[in-house]
Amino acid sequence: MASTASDRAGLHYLPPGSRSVKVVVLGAFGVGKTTYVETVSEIAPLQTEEHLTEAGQNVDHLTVSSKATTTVSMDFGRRTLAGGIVLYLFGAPGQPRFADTIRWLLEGALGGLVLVDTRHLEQCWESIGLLEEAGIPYTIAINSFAGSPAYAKDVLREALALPADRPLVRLDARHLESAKAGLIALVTDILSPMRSPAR
Ligand SMILES: Nc1nc2c(ncn2[C@@H]2O[C@H](COP(=O)(O)OP(=O)(O)OP(=O)(O)O)[C@@H](O)[C@H]2O)c(=O)[nH]1
Ligand SMILES: [Mg+2]
Repeated sequence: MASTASDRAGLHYLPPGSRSVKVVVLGAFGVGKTTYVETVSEIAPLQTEEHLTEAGQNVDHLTVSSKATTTVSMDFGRRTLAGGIVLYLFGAPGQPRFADTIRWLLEGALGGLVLVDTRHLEQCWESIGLLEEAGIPYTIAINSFAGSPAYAKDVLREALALPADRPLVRLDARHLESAKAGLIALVTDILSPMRSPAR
């Protein structure tokens, strides 16, 4: 039987009748999650930013230069893909005290995009751990910052102990054309015919 447009777009891998996909953008403090959701969203994103102050220094990271605010709940945006799939994008908070909020955000998500700054590779493990705990497939996106070491992909994979079937891309969260690479890799993986429906 000839494949339909929805088959070619991979829609038959979604729950019957569904054309929407919830994805979560995760990563450590200040790695560019809010910037990413704002860049790729086709609607004005919902943001929950609060000012970083010295009063929070016992519970929050305060140390990203040029950063005066931090996400205290989530970001929300939407992006429609070719084929009619609508991505609902949730940006996670990055402060370690919000792990339970992230677990809640992950409920019902079909995929996670983990932003990584190569200056602080180890800081992404908490996000990966939460995704693995929830059984949600993820894609790693190296976000480029001035002064970030430009490691080769195989070096990054080894350093992150990344399973061979997990996609890894490079992008700049501030620029749409570059940022889209993350969504494309994530959605291609989620909708892959090789992926078991049980995952
Ligand atoms: N050079 C560079 N700067 C970026 C990039 N993405 C974000 N930034 C900057 O990095 C800072 C952090 O951005 P946010 O998007 O607030 O980071 P976040 O991950 O949402 O931060 P939290 O929610 O506090 O964890 C901002 O000043 C951005 O302008 C990028 O791809 N490259
Ligand atoms: Mg944020």
